[in-house]
Amino acid sequence: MKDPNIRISKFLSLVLRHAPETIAVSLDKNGWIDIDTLLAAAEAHGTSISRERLDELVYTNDKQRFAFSDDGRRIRANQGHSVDVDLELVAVAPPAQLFHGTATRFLDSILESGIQSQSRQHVHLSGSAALAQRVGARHGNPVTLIVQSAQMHADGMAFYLSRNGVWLTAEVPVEYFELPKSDAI
Ligand code: HQG
Repeated sequence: MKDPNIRISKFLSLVLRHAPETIAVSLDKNGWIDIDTLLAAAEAHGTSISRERLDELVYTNDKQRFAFSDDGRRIRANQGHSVDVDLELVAVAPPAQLFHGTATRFLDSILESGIQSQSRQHVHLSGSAALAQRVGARHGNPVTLIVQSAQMHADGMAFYLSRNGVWLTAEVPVEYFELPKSDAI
């Protein structure tokens, strides 16, 4: 991997979303870790990150994956966790429709059991079909499902908007999504 920022972003995603034990640290119940503790543990486990590079990465990250606490002493991932943390998300009303990008190879299973969060804490939904298509392409031949989010919300299901603009919900039952008409599968 050529770009060191991408390598470090992936490293931070691993530690701050999925496996802090990789570098023998833990996150607090809200997903935060002290920045000095994080950088010292990263260094001790072979990944040296200067404070300047961390600042640059947090502020310029393409998806704003990470955030500093208000006092500037701690850092956490904005979403995408598989470890059990409470991001203190506030439920908000979603737009009429949202989009979920997936791969065609998952469709049979999704049509059977709905869109599930799998290893993560929430199902991730995008505000635009184009963005969802890019998320789906990470897994293979992409297909974008249209989610009737306002209807779900009216039926009592909670939605959250992460600090970096990803819509989150617990699951999308089969009756609330459809394939785009143009998608020949
Ligand atoms: C699929 C990236 C079979 C689901 C993105 C997805 C996103 C099912 C995959 C964030 C299923 C899980 C999350 C079912 C869902 N049967 N497969 N019933 N229900 N699936 O990576 O949404 O770059 O955990 O469609 O931008 O792809 O990491 O979720 O294909 O925001 O910051 O199971 O990750 O952000 O895959 O991506 P993932 P995702 P970052």
